[in-house]
Amino acid sequence: MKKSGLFLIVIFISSIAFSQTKSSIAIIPQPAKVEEKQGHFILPEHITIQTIETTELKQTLTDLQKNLSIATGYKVSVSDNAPAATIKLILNKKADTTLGNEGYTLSVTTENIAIKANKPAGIFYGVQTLMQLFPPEIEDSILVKNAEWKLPCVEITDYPRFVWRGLMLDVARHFFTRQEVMTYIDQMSKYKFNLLHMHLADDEGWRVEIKALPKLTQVGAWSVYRIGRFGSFPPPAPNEPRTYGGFYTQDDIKEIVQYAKDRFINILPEIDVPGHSLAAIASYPELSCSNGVKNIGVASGEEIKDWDTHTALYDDNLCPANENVYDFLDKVMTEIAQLFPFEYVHVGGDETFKTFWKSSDAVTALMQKENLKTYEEVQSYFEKRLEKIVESKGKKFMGWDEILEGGIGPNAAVMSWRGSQDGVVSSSADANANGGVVAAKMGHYVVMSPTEFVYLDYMQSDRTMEPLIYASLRLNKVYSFDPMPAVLMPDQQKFVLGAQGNLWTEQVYNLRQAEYMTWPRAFAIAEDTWSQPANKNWDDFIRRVEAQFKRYDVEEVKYAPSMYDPDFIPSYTTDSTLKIELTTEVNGLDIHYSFDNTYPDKFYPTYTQPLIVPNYATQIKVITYRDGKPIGRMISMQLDELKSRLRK
Ligand code: TNX
Repeated sequence: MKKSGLFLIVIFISSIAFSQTKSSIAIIPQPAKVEEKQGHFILPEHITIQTIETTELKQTLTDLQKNLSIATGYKVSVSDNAPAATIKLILNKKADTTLGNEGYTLSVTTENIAIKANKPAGIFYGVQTLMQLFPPEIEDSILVKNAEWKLPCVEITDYPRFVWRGLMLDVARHFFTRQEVMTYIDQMSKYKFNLLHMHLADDEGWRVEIKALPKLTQVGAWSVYRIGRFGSFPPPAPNEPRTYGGFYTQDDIKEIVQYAKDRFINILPEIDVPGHSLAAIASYPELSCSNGVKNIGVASGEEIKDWDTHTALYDDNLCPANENVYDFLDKVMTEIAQLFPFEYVHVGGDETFKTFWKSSDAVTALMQKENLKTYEEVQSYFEKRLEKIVESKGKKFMGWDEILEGGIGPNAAVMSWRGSQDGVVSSSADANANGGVVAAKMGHYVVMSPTEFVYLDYMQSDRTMEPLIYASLRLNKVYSFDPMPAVLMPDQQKFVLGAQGNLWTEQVYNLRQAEYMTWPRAFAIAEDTWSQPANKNWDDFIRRVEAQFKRYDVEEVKYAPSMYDPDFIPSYTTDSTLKIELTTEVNGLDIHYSFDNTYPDKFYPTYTQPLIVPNYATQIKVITYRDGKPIGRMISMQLDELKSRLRK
């Protein structure tokens, strides 16, 4: 081959590589198939959207009209005249089988935009993808002057991997208003999540109005205001005002449910029983076996359990041996079933420390009568009765994986939070291995939400940089999550509905922090649950995360920049000198550091290999840069802190 031919091939190949790495298309979750084409579509000043005759898409149309007009200042109208429309939304007359119920195709040509789907949900998801093709300024809430509203031409075919793509928001530990929940729903819906699990009752609050049981919200929704480190507060004095908290009226719930439905999101309600029930017991002390031991009231972040010994310091369990408890649950479930149209009701079941059951004569009598050998079997007895109640209201029963422990009803579904996703199951009775794997093997439907991959309450960066909580979970670990355990056989895999991230809010005091904890890790969960595994790529994901950050900057949604913070890996050399290895989860960053207590910048040394700590240094400060610009946060790490980690 002549040299010039080789030269042309090199240019051709490198231009393909260039166009791939520099693509302006940055969609999360990554679609099943994206074909970038030549040319651009320029948004005309008068945009027409083809009408789509279904009430399910009314809100989608309204939002699309609004989103295309505010920042652009353009006129957007809805038209019957399909050929002339700028944006065509088309429900397929004959179903396209690859697309299923939630898939879509999106075609952007120089002439127009077309989204096609079998079902309204697919059109909605196509619209979400379309919005991500626009420059970030489209998200602005005011007119943006001098912007160029152009999109790359592209052909996209897209559909989800799993039907259950969820996030859980714990509104019990800290209350989030109806409006805040709606804001959270808005954010989720852009990334094709279709389920919001609301954790509505816990020791710290009962958050949903039950008309037949008014004390649940008159008493159960209110605690004493405490700010600081949850779990470490002193118990409130008897006369301290209980004014902190709140609840959703039934009208609020109806509004939230409808708001979510308009964005193709189901709401899964959770009433966590028989443990985690202090708010209910504070309202109706007779529901516990010990009549509310000293009735301490709704928890306000004081210590109520000893986690080392699994002992309850106060009784937060409903009494399984008390018939009034089942009447209570019947009343609760009657109203919950009416309020929430979703097919499942989640009944909790986690962390039921049996301390007070063990000293209860009523429970002992129940065990004799029902021939129950263990306290796990007592919980199982309770769960099976509750399952019947839930089913009598026309709903399916779901609980945390503890419900497996003493035997499980035939139709119960499991939300698995404990154990390893690698599916190492030492025995089928070992729910701790992975409740999800065990349950799917037994033929129960499961949703995967393992702590090690999707616990959004965990810290995202070094523990010195985040509000202190039980454990850490970095973005790259979330991104490495596969909801389908490798150990499951094909006929067992069908029981895995999907996965969800859980945002527990012990240390999350407000919506800004809820956003910070959620994003970008929920971008990864969106991709873990929606995208095909073969389409996942960490470096490309980071490129797309950064594109979303730009949108969030415009929208003023908070997100964590923790992915730019390095990890510190301390060790000792053979002569007992402290050595520090620094790693970053994002590739291509420079780490600059100092040991002299001054703030490093790019003129300071760049990290290239593990650092031997100078003799009398007391701290290391580090900051990451990219392309000569600071990108990470300034971290001051005390060397004593690193040494103490080595002692542990
Ligand atoms: C365990 S996950 C809990 C929650 C806590 C969470 C903190 C589960 C079913 N129970 O009550 O908030 O850990 O990470």
